[in-house]
Order: sequence, then C-alpha cells, then structure tokens
Amino acid sequence: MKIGIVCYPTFGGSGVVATELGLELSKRGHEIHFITYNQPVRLELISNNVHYHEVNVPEYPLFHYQPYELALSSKLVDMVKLHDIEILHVHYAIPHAYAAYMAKKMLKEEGIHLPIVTTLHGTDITLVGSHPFYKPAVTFSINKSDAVTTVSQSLKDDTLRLFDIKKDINVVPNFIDLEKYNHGFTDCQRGMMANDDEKIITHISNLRPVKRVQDVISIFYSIQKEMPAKLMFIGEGPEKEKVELRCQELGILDKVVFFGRSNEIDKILCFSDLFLLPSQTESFGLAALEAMASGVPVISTNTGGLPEVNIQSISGFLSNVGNVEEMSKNALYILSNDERLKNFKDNARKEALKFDLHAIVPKYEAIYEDTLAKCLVL
Ligand code: GMT
Repeated sequence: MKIGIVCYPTFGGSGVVATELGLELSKRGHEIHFITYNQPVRLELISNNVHYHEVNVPEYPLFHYQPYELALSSKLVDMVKLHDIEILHVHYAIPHAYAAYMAKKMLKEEGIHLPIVTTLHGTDITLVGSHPFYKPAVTFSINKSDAVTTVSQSLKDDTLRLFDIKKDINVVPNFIDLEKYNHGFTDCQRGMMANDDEKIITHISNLRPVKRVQDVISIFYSIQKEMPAKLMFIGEGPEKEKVELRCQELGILDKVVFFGRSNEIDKILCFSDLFLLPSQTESFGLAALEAMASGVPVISTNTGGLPEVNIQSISGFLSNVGNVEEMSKNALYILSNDERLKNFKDNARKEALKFDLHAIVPKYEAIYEDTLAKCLVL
C-alpha cells in the first residue's frame, strides 16, 4: 500500500507512535509518505520506501495566525496526486483530521477517492479537543473519517462520553519495538550516573502541567531521605524552571540529572530502577511502556489508560492523582528489597511483551485494508 502519514514531528507520544508505525510499515513492504512541518524526531532513516514531505507555511503580515491547516490540506492534495497515495493515516485530531477532510473533498472534485484513518491520541480529546473553541470541528472531523482508532479503551470511552460520535472506534494500543529495549542490563553504563549503592529513579515527559512534575520531585524527595538515590529527569517544557527551583529549595539539586530532550531514552532506561509517571491524565502512557520494556517498574497514577499498561502490584503500583504519600510508600516498597525489585523488573518486561509491535502493527494494516475495501464498494 502507499500510505500517507500526518503527525506532529516533535518528541510527543503521538509523533513517536506515528513515526515508529511508518518505519515498521515500510519494513513490511509499504511505501510511506510522512507529511508534516519538520522531519519527525525519530525518523532517522530515509529509505527508498520512506519519504518525507515538508509543509511550509509562508509568513504573511496580514495573518495574525498563519493558516497551517490550509497549507497542510493543499500539500496533501499535491502529494496524493504526485505519489498515488492510496490511504491517509492522521495522528492527533487537531488540526490533522480536519485538514485531511478538506483534502479529501478537494480530491473528490478531481475524481480521486482518499480514505482517511484518524488515530486519537489523548489530549486531542481529553484536554484541547473538548474545549468549546474546537469541539464542533473535532466532532465533525472524527465523524467524517473513514475509520477511527484510539490508543486505549479508556480513550475510546472518553471520546464517546465527550463527543457525539457516530462512527465505530477501534482500540489499537501503543506498541513497542522490544528488540530496541532488549539490553538485558549487561551493557548499561550505570556507573557513569550513580554509585553502586544508589537507586536510579527516572521521569520522562514534555514537562507540561498535565504531567504533574512537582509530584515527581515530592516522591523522589521522600525516596532519597530513606536510601541513596539519583533522579534522571528527561524532557523540556514549561514546568522545567519551577522544577529546578524546587530542587534547589529542597537541597537535592546535586541528586538530580537534567537531560533535556533526548533521543537516547533506551540507554537511560537501561540503568534505571524505577519510573515515575504521576500524570493528571494519560490516554495510554507510552513513556511507561518504554520503561517497562526496559524492565523498569512504574509508579503511576490510575488515570485514563494507565491501568491498561501498568498492572497493579505486578509491573508497579497505581494511585489516585496527587496521592504522593502513597506513591512514595510504594516506591520505597519496591526499591527497599533487591529480590522484590528484581521480581518487579522481570514482571514489567513481561507485561510489556503484550504490546510488541509485531502484534500491534498488523492491526493497523487490517484497518487500512478493510477501509480501502469498504471505500471501493461505495
Ligand atoms: O502527553 C504527551 O506526552 C504527548 C501526547 C501526544 O499527543 O503526543 O501523548 C499522548 O499520546 C501518546 C501516544 O498515543 C500516549 O501514550 C500519551 O498517554 C498521550 N498523552 C496524554 O494523554 C496526556
């Protein structure tokens, strides 16, 4: 198949999933066309069946806001015609599903039929999409998609609760390339980051308020009072400065390593003992899955799709949003006994196997085939 993929090219989970999906589909013989405003961060390899087409939005002084969706839909029309793209998979409803629908309508005028698959990732539904400013357009573009998927059952339930949806929704969870995380703890350069007696705690996110990064600091503060520990803090975002200040106030700055954005998540997770994800909301929690695939147990909240990924008392523990006391207690419980920690690590890796990309990517292929077949009948 010739498949167009529209996504955000940044470090966010939706862009990562879209990029990894495109790369795997290309290995399975499909021709993939990424169409977005920058080369996706995880798109390191351009091969003969992976293409990247940049959307440019020229600045024009009359426009207070530059019309990205207009430029995107025009680019989609051009690329579909130039490369005979058969199906378009858009990741994140705003504004991708809307721009895709406009492209579809323009192409129809020329007798070209373009089926659209929309994957909802989370904040496009739970935070931004349900805002009255966007809700009518988001509802419309979901209903006009030929197929709709969500990354968890919880996000499907939220979508049906928050919007008037007339389409069937398929749940296709986030997935992981287990090979990439299969380091077996032999070659992790742990000694570079901490002493042998120190436990390594890790947090990775885009440091937005929804990630509750102050809770990460509170939990780590409790841990390091009881045992030698270091915190690996990975990501950039609006909360970073506040976090640095708080670490300074608490006198733990020397125990926290700030990495900024990193493309070496697997290497950092390789030497981690525990992962913290105390989010306000999380449709799936790809970061938690990446940790588990590395054999790192997870202390998370029980919000959204997290209970579908992190299994209570097996791969880690889940608590109510904001219950840092319980999260700290559970973290110490896992870390304070080496044999227990090893069991949690083994179980985390086992649970991650359920989300092997070889099992999940064919679900998308089946959706494309089914959608194309249905559209041919129409
Ligand atoms: O929250 C993020 O880190 C970014 C966000 C995005 O849209 O890029 O992630 C969402 O999509 C990921 C991939 O499907 C999910 O694993 C994340 O849980 C989800 N984030 C939220 O729901 C807050």
